[in-house]
Amino acid sequence: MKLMIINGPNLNLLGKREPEVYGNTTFEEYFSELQAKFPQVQMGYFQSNIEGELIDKIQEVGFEYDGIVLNAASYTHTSVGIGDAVKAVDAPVVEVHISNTHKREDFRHVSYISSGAKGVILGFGLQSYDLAIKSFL
Ligand code: CA2
Repeated sequence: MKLMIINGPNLNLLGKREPEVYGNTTFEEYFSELQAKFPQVQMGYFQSNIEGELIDKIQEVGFEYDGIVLNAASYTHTSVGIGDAVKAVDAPVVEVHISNTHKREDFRHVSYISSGAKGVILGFGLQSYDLAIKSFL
């Protein structure tokens, strides 16, 4: 089983800024934990702050991997392009969010990803990613 985790803008700051919202673990630390927890999964990780790079990565892995775990971060609420890429590829995409976006500002209640996603997991902190990976097993 080959899964790719794709994180969008500012998620490189996890564990370094706003710990009250996003916790104090960096994604690199958490990714090592995930690899240890799911040794049967060949897992990749990609982060970018650039919309086009996220689309390129979805296209690159979307015809080869068994699934994508995608946190498009703020692009979730704005990007028709990422939403279209999710719909265009063969690999099922599980949309994840660390925070419960429905408890936050109204603009975060809209997702351009959800309509193309296999499912959506949000509000469980970093555990949202664990749950998304489990959904593929
Ligand atoms: O809850 C999530 O996972 C979000 O996708 C995170 C995005 C936000 O725009 C979405 O509405 C919900 C923001 C990611 C920013 O990450 C930071 C991490 C540490 C410090 C500052 C930002």
